[in-house]
Amino acid sequence: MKKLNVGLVGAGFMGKAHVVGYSNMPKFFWPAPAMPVMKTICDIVPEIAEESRERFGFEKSCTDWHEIINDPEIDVVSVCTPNNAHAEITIAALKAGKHVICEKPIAATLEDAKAMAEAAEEAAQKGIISMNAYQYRRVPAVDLAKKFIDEGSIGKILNVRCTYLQSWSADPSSPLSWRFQKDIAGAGTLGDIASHVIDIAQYLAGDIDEVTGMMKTYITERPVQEGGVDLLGTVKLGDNAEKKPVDVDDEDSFLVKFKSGAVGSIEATRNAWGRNNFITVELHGTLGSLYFNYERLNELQVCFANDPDDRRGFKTIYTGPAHFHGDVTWNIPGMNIGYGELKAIEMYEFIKAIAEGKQPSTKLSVGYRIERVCDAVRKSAESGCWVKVED
Ligand code: SOE
Repeated sequence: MKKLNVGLVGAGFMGKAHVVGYSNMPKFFWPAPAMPVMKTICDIVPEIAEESRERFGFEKSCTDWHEIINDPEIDVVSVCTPNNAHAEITIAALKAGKHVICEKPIAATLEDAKAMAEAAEEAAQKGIISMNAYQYRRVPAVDLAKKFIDEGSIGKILNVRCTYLQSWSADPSSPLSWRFQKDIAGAGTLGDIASHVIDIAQYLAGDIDEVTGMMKTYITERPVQEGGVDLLGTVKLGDNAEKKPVDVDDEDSFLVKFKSGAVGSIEATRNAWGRNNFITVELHGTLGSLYFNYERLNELQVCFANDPDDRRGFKTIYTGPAHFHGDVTWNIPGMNIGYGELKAIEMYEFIKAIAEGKQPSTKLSVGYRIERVCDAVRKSAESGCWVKVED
C-alpha cells in the first residue's frame, strides 16, 4: 500500500483533530486509499512541538515550518495554524509539490484567500490536491439532507435558516486568545464559525447572491493570555489580569438571498450560554422540510407535504450503516458517530482525492467563495445595505 508522509504545522486543537483523523482513517476505511505516516510535526513553541511528537506518534518535531516544506520526503501538509499563517504556508507547500489540507477559514484576508485559490488552481494542473477543512458538510445526516434535496423530495427550496451558536467565549474573563485579534484571526465569529454554516447553506442550496446584516462586539476587552495556546475559554484569567481590546465580532446576524431565488438567515455567536456546538440548518421546500442540529448529529428530521393531513409532521431518521460511510464506521444503527469519526471521514476524502487524483468537494476555491460571502456581510454591516457577493 502506498504511504504518504505527513507534515503537520500547528499542534493545537486542530492539529490534534487532524492526527485523530489520519490515524483513525485506515481503522475504518480498509483497504485505505493510502497509508498516512506521521513524519514531522511543527509548532513554534519548542516544548509543545516535542511533546506533540511523542504524544501523536510523529518521527520528528521542528519549530520552523520551512523544514517541512523543504523536506523532499513529505508528501502531505496539514495547515493547522492560526488563520494569518494559512496563506504563506499553503502556497509554499503547493509550490513545493505537496498536497495540502488547510484549516478554515481559508485565510485572514480576502487577498490571501484569493492568492491561495489561485495557487491551488495552478497546482491542480500538476495533479496536486488541496482541500479546505469544512468538515460539517460530511456529517452523514447532512449528506442525507443533500440526497433528499437532489432527489427533489422537498421540492424547490424556499427558505434556509441556519445558526451556529457556541458558549465558550460568553464569560468576559476568558482569555484574549488569537481568536479575538483581527491581525491574526482576520475575523471573529464570522470567519470562525459562521463560515461553517455558510458552507453548509451553499452546499445544500447553491450560491448565496446577496446579504444584509449586522455584526456586534459585546465584550470589548479580555484578559491577556501568554503562550499562544488555544485555550478556547477553558481557563479564566481573573479580574486582576491585564486586559487588551477585542477587535473582532462576537455576533453576526444576516439575511441571505440565494441565486436560486431562495431566501434565508444565518446567525452566529460564541456567547450563547447553553448552546455548545449548536449548528442548525432548517430548509423549507415546496414539498417538505428538513432539519439538522449538530448537537444531535446522528439525526435528520424530515417532513413531507404529501403525507396525509392527519399524519404530516417531522419524523426523525437516525443515521447509521445505511448512510454516508456508515458501512465502515459502526455497524449497528444508534451506535452513532462523533467529532473523531467525522475527522476520519474528512481525512478519507482527502487521502482518496490524492490517490485518485481528483480534487475534493471542499477545494480551496470553495473556501475563497465563503470568504467573499463574509466580505459582503462585513460591507453590509458597515453600510446597512444589501451587498452582492462578488462572483
Ligand atoms: C471554535 O469556535 C471552534 O474550534 C472553531 O474554530 C471550529 O471551526 C469549530 O468546528 C468548533 O469550534
